[in-house]
Amino acid sequence: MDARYKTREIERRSLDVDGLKRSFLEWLVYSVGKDARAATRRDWFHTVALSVRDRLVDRWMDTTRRYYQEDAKRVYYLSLEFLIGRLLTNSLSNLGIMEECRQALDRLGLSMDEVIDAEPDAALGNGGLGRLAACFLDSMATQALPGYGYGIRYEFGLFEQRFEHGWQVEYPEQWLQFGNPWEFPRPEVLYPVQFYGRVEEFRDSVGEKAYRWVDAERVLAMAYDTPVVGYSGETINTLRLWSARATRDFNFGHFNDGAYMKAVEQKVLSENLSRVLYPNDATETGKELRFKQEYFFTSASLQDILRRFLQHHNNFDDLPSKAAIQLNDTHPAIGIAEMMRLLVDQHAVRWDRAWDITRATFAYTNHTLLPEALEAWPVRMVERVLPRHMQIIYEINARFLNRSKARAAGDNARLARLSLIDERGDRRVRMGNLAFLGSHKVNGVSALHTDLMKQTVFADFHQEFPDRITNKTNGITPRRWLKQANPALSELITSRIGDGWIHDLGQLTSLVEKADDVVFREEFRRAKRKNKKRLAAYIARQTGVEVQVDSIFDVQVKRMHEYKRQLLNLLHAVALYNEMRDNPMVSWVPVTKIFAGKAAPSYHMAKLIIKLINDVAKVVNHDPAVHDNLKIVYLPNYNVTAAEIIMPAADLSEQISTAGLEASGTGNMKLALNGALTIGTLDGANVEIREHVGSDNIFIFGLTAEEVADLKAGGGFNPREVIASNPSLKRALDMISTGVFSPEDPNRYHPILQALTDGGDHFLVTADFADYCRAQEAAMELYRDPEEWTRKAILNTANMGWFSSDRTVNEYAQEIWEVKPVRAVDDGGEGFR
Ligand code: GL4
Repeated sequence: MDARYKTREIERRSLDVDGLKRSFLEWLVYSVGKDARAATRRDWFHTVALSVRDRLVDRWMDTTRRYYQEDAKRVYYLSLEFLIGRLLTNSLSNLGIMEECRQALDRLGLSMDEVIDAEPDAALGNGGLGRLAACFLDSMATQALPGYGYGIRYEFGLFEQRFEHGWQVEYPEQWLQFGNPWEFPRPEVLYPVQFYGRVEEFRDSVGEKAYRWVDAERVLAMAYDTPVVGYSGETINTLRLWSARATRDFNFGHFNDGAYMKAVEQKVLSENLSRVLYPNDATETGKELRFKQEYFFTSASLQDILRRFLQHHNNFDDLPSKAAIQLNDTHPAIGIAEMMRLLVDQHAVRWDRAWDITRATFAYTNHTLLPEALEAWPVRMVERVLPRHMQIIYEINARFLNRSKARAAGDNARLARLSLIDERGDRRVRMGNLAFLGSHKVNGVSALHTDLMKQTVFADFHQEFPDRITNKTNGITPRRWLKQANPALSELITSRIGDGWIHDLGQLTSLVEKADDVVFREEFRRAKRKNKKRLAAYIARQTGVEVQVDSIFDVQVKRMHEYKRQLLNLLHAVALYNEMRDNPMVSWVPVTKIFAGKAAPSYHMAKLIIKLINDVAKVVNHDPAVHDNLKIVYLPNYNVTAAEIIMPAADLSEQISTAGLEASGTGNMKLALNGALTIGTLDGANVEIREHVGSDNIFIFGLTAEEVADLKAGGGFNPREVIASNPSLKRALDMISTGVFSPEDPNRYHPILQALTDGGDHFLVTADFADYCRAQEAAMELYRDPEEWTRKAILNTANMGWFSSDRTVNEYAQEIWEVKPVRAVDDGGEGFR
């Protein structure tokens, strides 16, 4: 080997400070094309990212080779969203070279924090569903599970949120503007995906009826691969995202006609498929382009999965023992019909066999019960866009309903509910039913949510297939959400119990006894205070509001949605504001209410609530009568990067959804793990958080899911009566409705008041208000006793180990996917730590 090449090879892998420094300088000059004097922060970020990437490529290829050589069963996580956030700290931390990198930059006179801050936040998701997919990728790699993520490489991620006069305004999010150092374009990994056209019937070689899809439009899906570094760097998996490319051929016809501009227009139109993430969380848009995005990435992924499988196999019998395909919600559910099409039409597998293979390969996760989020595509659109799939769906349905008819014994209403087609009004394909029927396992994301699935949306299917529904309570990765986001607390924990918790979070239970150790409590408080200072500085930078570090940091960060009840929190703030003004002599516990979260651009009510929070904040924050004891801030543009600053600094975690409506929540887990006490309803995973942290260490209030259901069924709930009987609620609402917070437009908030009164208060804000205020008072009272508060905070951290996504992913691996870890053979200690 050429000697110079060899030195470079070693340099590329070297993990010490000198090696890193040399490699930074080389990358800066020869790849970024700048010298150190001219380099911007962004240049340095690219330089460092590319150098770090060098250090993981060998391990990445080893991992892929290992899976290939062992013909291991792989898991394919199909998700329209991967909310990954920044990757530099994540890669450095998982490779174990954070300190070395910091020092190498230091020797170049650079600040690591500034380099880290130059990385854009990859926001290829809306909220919890997308972030869960990212946590699962981290956990699969850490567990050495052969897991692949498949999704779309959106050119524009979730919009950037700014406030203009307190109103949310959306700006395009251009994360790829300056290039993405983490991805590897794979121009040779290209699959055709078809749309429109028609289906032709013909006789196959043995005279059987067969179908082909003709006259369709074609788009190409091109792969971009991003390495997913597991903790310790032993396993490096792949996230493969598809980008739409126009085919080359269809343009030439237009050129010959002289219609050059038209040809280029066509190219732009096809490539729009991967242009932008739809910004709706838990609501469907019903837009054709969205449906096409779903099919686009699903079809490309399945073609890729079958191609990989066929490298080792020549028939499909073993597909279920070599591939597990997980549908992240119904977004990729068209994959059931696509798999049938690929097997039956392209590979001549008999229908029954194809169906068995498909069902044994697929599994489906449901993430919400909200009716507005259950996908149901108009039959007329599906048959136009994907004519062959519509036929296949009819065929699946006919066979299923035939089988069920015997059992339904003339119960036509039941058959109508089981049908893949909703026949009421304009006919629609129920994607949830398709996903359920085409999967061997269907899971909910918390114990309560899974129970409710069995009782509500999938009650009939559950009767029909009683072993299919299973629970897999969500989790979060402790690498990003404790080790990286909260170095102060991480170091404290490691100093007492070692660092085994990073990959085995259950070890945190050793901290339980430390809750009674006064020195440990002091240090725990110090870590929290440090994080609160960091957040206070961030708040000042972002909003100009100065907050007291010693106040309760009362945090509600999540998508803006009526069912999440940011309004309940705000009404409490107004009531507290009134009390503080009424009783200036009382020594109030200072409170800082911190909100953050985006609203879907078309969700007017949610945007109006944002404006209301900002309007109330303006009045409260400038009122000298409250002596700075109450501050309200709304942080703009909540994203993963902001969450990493907020989670570690919270004292109180607001998880106050109307019971029965939040499937799980995962922010609740991040906050409790970082030592915040939860104030919450018995909803989603809050129920299990209470079981783990203990009911003395959490503030539970409000109606239970069962009580909510009874109240709604009884029909006797009258919000006006509730308001009339609660003076503090009435006063808060009157202030809002008379324009105290919006003197320039006193009627601005009438839609909100309307929804809470004549509208019937669908989300039971008024019904839960009194008990919520009681729980808030209990929290404030406890905060007066720092020792007792800290003791409970420690018990939260200590008991949250079960909520690691490592545990969740292992449950999926064992009970749904039946995949096993594929570990690297011992490399004699040459590899990463
Ligand atoms: C969600 C749920 O709303 C949320 O409770 C859950 O934690 C998350 C991950 O399972 O999935 N469903 C949809 S849709 N968006 C979500 O965030």
